[in-house]
Amino acid sequence: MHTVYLGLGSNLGNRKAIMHETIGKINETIGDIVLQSSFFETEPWGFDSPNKFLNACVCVDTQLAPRQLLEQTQRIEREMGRTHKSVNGRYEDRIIDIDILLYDDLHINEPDLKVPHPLMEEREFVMRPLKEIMK
Ligand code: PH2
Ligand code: MG
Ligand code: MG
Repeated sequence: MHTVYLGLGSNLGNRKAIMHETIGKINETIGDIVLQSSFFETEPWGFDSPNKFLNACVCVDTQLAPRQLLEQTQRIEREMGRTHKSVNGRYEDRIIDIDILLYDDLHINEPDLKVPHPLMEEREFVMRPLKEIMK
């Protein structure tokens, strides 16, 4: 069994319902949710938008290998209606974003899969909920 921390963010639609539904799908298809942070309302970081985010982190026990985990998080994003990723590195409003923050104490550095998430420590919207569940 592996311990993973995921960061969730939504700034479009019924954000609270979307976050709850996403957490349900994570629980069904990735593994048991061990801990779940509060939802934090945050200003968009790194781009301009009138749409504030809800951000949260969850800790999940999973049997999935890192790449299977990435594929499943992307599948859930699509199922929730996310149509496209950021264009030429520019951030955009999104229904849901699921980022892999930590996977056991593994370090992965592949073009599309970097663990720990390279920007997490700079991002208050990640670290606040993460600290709540990591202690
Ligand atoms: N995600 C980003 C870029 N900026 N800002 C906030 N507040 N919350 C996010 O989840 C977020 C962001 C890239 O994924
Ligand atoms: Mg992200
Ligand atoms: Mg992402």
